[in-house]
Amino acid sequence: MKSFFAEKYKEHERRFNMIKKFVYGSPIDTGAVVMPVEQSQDPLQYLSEIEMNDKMIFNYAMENDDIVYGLGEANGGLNKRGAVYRSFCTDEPNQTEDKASFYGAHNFIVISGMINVGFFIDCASEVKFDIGYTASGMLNIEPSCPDFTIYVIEGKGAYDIVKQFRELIGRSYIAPLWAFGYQQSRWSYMNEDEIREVVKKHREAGIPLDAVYLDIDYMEDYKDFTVSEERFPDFPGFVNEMKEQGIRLVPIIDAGVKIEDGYEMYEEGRQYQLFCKKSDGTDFVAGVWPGKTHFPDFMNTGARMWFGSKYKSLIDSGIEGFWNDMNEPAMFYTEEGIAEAKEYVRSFDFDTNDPGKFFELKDKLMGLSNRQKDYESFYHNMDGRIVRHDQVHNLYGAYMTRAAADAFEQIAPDKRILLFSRASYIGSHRSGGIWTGDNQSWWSHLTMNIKMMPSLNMCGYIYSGADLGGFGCNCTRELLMRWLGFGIFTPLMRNHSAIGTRRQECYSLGNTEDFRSIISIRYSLIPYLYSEYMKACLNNDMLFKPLAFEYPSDNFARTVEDQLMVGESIMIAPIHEANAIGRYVYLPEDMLLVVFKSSSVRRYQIMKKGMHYITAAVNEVPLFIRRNKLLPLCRTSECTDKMDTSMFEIIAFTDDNIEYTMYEDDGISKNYDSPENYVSFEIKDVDGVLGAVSSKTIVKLSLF
Ligand code: MIG
Repeated sequence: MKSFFAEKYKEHERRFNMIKKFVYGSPIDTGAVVMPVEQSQDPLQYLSEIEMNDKMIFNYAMENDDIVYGLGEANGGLNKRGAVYRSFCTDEPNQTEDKASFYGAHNFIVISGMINVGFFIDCASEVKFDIGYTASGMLNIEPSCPDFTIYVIEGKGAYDIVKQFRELIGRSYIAPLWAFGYQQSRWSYMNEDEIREVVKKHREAGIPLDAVYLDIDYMEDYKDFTVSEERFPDFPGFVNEMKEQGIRLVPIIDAGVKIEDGYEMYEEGRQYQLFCKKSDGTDFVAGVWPGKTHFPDFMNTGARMWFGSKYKSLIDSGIEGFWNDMNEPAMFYTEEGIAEAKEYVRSFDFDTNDPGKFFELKDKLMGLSNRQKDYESFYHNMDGRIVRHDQVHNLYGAYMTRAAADAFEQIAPDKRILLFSRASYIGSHRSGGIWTGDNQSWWSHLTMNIKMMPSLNMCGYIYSGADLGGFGCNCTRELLMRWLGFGIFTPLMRNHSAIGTRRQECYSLGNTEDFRSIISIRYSLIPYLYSEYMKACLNNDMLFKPLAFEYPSDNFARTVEDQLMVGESIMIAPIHEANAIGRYVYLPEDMLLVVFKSSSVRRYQIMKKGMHYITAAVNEVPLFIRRNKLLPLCRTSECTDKMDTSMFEIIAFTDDNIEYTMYEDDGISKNYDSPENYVSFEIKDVDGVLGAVSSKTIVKLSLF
């Protein structure tokens, strides 16, 4: 035993010696890193540095077949080569292929090939990554300011480097079990009755459901921490009524605070100097949903404590989860921006006959939102240090998430509260999850969702997911079905859509039977998914892995981007094309194909390593079980409160004794380390016949 620990310790030591820290200028502590690492005295290896106008540019010469992983919530595929990424939290609802910035800023990349090395650029402001765009073999990293820290991580391979990085940044946020249920959202549920209707229609159709979201319309005039009395006359009573049906309500919280005399948040924030300020000392004003708003100074400890404490009234009403929105922060307009635009309009002369002038004008008007100039015009008081916003832009949303998470520790220390944010910076993965913001009902965004999940996991975001069915544009029945066919594997499984788009609740898109079947599969998978999710969080591991992380020496597996390993037992190959009857799948080893038509109706086929075409109708979900691994399934239920984990059906593809350790707890308290949380399933050769032994009852054993 003693030597076992000694070995472990040596292993740990060895690994941490492989993380080196290089400090440039005097960086702001972003809070991303929790593991102490001494500043390295060695020269910076791997990267060549050039200083230009007070800025540093780092170059790395890539080999032809190097893969570059990482960047979390970013455009493109799993391999980030061939594009420029600008790490700058941006409200980008139009996520076309050319967009360089999304809502999160996750500056961690891993280069994987003959040499394996990871870089984390810990920098509170913008960082640009040119990954083989300007020159195909050249990786180029450009922080926008002279103050930042670079961590260089060496390891046996990409997976090993990711795990070291995750230890460096600390344990990921852990969501409650109910947040693994199916969740329905739409921007435009106006009142109690509309929500009752949503729940009723799911229950009537037998479509499982655990939560309904409250978008901005639950508030009174978009004022944070208010609830419209007109539309929710007895809010605590309504929250309770829903809970009795196994439904949690999840309200949205926006970053901006409405300017309105007499409104508590406004009055207090102004009185105690808790808002971001302009250089003349007045509170900065931007136009967002409530009209004119102030932005809480989340970079200030007092402001964070103040804002965080406000969640209490909703928690006291019975609320158990929140989503934080608009915290890049998103700005529609400022007075200064409008004034400049007006000037353009005024001076535009129709008679000049210069179309160029027209396009200038158009750009001016189109560029009113989220202007760089506005981000450069207000300041934070970081506990005494005054910092211009653009210098810490990427931390704003992360610190809003932190404000909420820290407050929850005070308000409900023993309970897990669901929390996820739109904007994020590495470090906020310890406070909450993220959703990936405003995607569209496009097939390409389903593809992007699939490819992004492992990248998010690399950066610590395990409780995450995209708006299933797509937020903007009109969704079709087929797209929603296929998207759910992938969404049943993502921890956050939420159907969300924008006001004005085609209704996208399952019951709004024709016959409900198929939706009921597909979502019921999720509910029988929850014990496995939750178990693998918890193990990923507790061990700084990933839930979604690229094939290459499990089969590093398989050259073909290295290039596969739309198949993922989900936990230790399964591989998925979602269908993400319109009008498809199936797809090609690459199997890096022999596997068992299971095609689910519903949680209990399935077909099986043992398949050999190699390329295959598999068929799966729109209402079917294929998955693959790895050799000598097992998949436990429970009976499906209408919500997680009614989940029954006393009996399991086990599917396994085995020719040997195998074991699976399932993590299971009460799903709501924080007693993660109890040995009782681990239940093991064993399949053993008993007198030449494979049988099962377990501390849990197994109803049925399907061995292949
Ligand atoms: O400007 O609250 O990403 O999920 O439905 C849009 C309304 C504001 C953006 C979020 C979206 C949410 C919407 N919000």
